Amino acid sequence: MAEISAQPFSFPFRKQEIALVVIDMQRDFAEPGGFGASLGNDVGRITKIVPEVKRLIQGFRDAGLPVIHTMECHRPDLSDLPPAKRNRGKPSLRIGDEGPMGRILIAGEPGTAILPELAPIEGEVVIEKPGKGAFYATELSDVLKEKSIKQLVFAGVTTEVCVQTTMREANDRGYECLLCVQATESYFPEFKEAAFAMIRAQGAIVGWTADIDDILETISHA
Ligand code: TIU
Repeated sequence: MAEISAQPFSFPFRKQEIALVVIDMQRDFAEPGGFGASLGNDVGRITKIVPEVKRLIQGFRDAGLPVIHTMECHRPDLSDLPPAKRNRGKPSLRIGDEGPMGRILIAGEPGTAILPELAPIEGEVVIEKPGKGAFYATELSDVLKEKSIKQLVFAGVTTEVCVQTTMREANDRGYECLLCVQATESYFPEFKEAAFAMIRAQGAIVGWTADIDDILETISHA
């Protein structure tokens, strides 16, 4: 059986059952004037990983393996935005407010779009999600069942928020989860490292982590 060199031990690769899930590579998290910046974060950290995320996506496309994209966003009438999420903290702009790239984290607004370099191509599924996890209140489970997917490789942002939440949701649903180290980023370097450590501790309690070149090497032979 093919394997991907990973931590804490090799990931058992099954080409008929694997997909890449790219979490929330949206302008709102990566560009000034968006949601991430409104929370006081250095969004420049996010743009640095774009070439690696692009390389990983291209590897999956070249191998004929599915790529799924997610977007954190809400309906224009905010009916899927609980006050507990909207009113958290003291951001300079709240979700739904008008910002320089349109309304913050609202479906269809320019700032909510996926970064153009990483845009989905025809045939790729895009999941719009109102939560941090991609399974909550979305069709993701149905999409994965329909494609007989049982293994998920994760990329995207932020490592310890939407990526880790989704990995934990997926792990509990029985998916084998592998996080690509170079294709994820956090606004807090120490949180990224802590997330990697938490995920792979205790014999891969949440999942595996692997380097991008090891993932691309294995899938290129798929
Ligand atoms: N996509 C995602 O991670 N949403 C966040 O709000 N992340 C933060 O780190 N704030």
